[in-house]
Amino acid sequence: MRTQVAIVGAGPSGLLLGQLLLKEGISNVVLERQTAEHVLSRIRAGIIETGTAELLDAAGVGERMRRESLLHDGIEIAFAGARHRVNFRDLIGRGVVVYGQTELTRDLMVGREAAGGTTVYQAQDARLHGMDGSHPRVTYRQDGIERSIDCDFIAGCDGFHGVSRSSFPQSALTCYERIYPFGWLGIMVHQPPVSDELIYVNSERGFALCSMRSRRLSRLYLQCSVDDRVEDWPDERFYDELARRLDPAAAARLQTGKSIEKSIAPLRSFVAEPMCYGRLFLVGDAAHIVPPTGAKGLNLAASDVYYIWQALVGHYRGGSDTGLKEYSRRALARVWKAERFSWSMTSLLHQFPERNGFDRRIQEADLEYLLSSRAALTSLAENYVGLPL
Ligand code: RFL
Ligand code: PHB
Repeated sequence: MRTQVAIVGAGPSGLLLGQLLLKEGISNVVLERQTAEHVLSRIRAGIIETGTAELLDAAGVGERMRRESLLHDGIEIAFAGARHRVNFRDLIGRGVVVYGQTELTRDLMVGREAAGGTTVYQAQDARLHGMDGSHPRVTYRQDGIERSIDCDFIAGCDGFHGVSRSSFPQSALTCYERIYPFGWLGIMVHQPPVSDELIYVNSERGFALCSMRSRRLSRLYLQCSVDDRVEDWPDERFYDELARRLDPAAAARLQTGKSIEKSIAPLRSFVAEPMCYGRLFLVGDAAHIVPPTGAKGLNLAASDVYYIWQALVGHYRGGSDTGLKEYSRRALARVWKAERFSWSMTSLLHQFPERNGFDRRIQEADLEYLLSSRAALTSLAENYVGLPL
């Protein structure tokens, strides 16, 4: 098989890039290790920046999102028994879109099928060859048969555990990492949200987050120990602990119901530099991970897609390789700002087991300053709603 761009991974990065390239008449094949059902069973992001939403529109898959999503003009931060609203609309004139990654991925899959794009699911043992030359190739196995794709470029959109980043020669990559000493335990439940907007909670018992997917579907998170297992947290224990971390008014509105999904995610910050090697370009979680506290992972994946899409259009339509040469530098400039913001939100809102009394007082002072300063709130709003591309 021959195509212009081989895309490894059918998560949001791979599918969005594939769709934008198809719109420009640039051929591509998406290779995915899992089945489509498995990809859709992973519950992840819920907050979409306006820039990401506009990119979905540009890809021609934004219609259902525009119809079914919720628009939020702010968030609430709960601290010391009180809730404080951060009014994004008032501070910077923009808000965010609440729409689940699962639904967005489904829209991208439907769009790709309608556009006649080729996606190979259950592609086993993908291997990348010849990225440092002008004829890269991806090999994989399907139904026990070895297959090969010749291409001009490879987009590594295969997430943190994918094959693309590990295909770089070790000496060509520098990795920066921070592992946090806690995880997030999340549940999905068919119950109305506790509040109209998301509540981020700093409590002495640990962080909590009341999020949502719609007016009838809640997504709730608790900071938990890295050693905890899902089995340790029956629904009753989850709700009991969440109620203790919330302020009394929010706790009174918490409706309990049988969870339909429960999972634990470790928290990590990670960046691999540079994001390209020859004709291989890393996109999204393949190159960087943020802790979910700033709601940035999916949105960073989308901004990488924007830069590489523009670069490939420049190459095929404009005859210029400047965008390709500049891709890593441009993407990383935005990545590090989102890394900084996600790290600072995580530091501000969680309990760190190793911190002492001094550190805790500094965290309280940080929160009190944030909530009393329009300048500090504007900075939070700018970063949360999304920095410019
Ligand atoms: P993905 O989604 O991991 O997709 C990668 C795909 O590549 C496939 N793959 C392979 N395919 C072929 N061959 C191989 N060798 C392969 N190896 C892997 C995988 O099966 C998979 O289908 O990466 P992508 O596309 O870069 O997308 C990134 C986002 O998924 C991620 O950043 C977000 O989910 C992060 N995130 C959030 N981001 C936000 O912007 N807003 C949020 O509110 C938000 N909340 C979250 C989150 C992530 C969370 N978890 C579980 C880590 C909340 C949570 C709890
Ligand atoms: C979610 O709804 O899953 C969600 C929302 C905001 C975050 C993280 C996760 O910061």
